[in-house]
Amino acid sequence: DVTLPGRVRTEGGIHPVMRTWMRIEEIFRSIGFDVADGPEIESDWFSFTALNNPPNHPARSMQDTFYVDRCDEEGRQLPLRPHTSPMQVRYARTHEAPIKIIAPGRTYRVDSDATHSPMFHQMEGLVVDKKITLCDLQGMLDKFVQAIFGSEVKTRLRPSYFPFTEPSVEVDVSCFECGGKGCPLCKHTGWIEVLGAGVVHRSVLENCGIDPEIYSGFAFGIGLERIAMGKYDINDLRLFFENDLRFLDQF
Ligand code: 2NL
Repeated sequence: DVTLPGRVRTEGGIHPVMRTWMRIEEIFRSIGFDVADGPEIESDWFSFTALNNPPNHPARSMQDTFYVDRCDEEGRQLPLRPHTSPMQVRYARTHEAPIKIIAPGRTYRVDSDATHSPMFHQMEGLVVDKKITLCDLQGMLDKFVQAIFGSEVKTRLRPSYFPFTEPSVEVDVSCFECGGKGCPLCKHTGWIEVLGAGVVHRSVLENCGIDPEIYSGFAFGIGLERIAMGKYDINDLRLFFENDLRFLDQF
């Protein structure tokens, strides 16, 4: 019957977390960053020890980190990487400084609610050269947030703590929805937290095979779901992983 409506063939689309990943990777590639890769099942050393986590730190516990049944040489179970830092440590140990890389990928932590998923995505960055300072980090961050959120946004650094950086900072951007006046997206503060960063701790540089007397560096970690939630105004992280076509169709 030539008068029947045709059969609709729906097209697949790119997942919002993947779109965010591709956009951010493109920004960093355009300013000369290399992209590191590495395993999701990691060793205890690359996941924690190299990053200055003390032996009995709670992050290593089974309440915070997933372990698989496979064991390392000492008979310890292997963790699923809780951050993308191990890829950067692996890269740094096999490449000469200067280093300028990003490390995007899946990460795993024992956590599950509207803002935490047991599997999520991070993109970390590492820059090592002679005379790198917190100022270099701040200048690069300004350019980066303007590239993704618009040329009018501003950044703000707040003091924080991570075992692998000293000093450590949390980075806010002025709200790209209301311009900083206050709205539901920024919970009426005018600012939105987008990433954590800092100057690489000298012990971490040593574990990366880099002489801290000659080189210094900065590092940062971006939660890709968090960025996608802000950019696409999504209020529940679980929507990303339910594969409901009514949600996915909108991208
Ligand atoms: C956050 C914080 C951060 C890093 C990640 C890093 C990696 C190496 C050495 C030193 Cl190899 N640091 N990564 C540093 C500061 C913060 O992430 O809140 N991410 C979502």
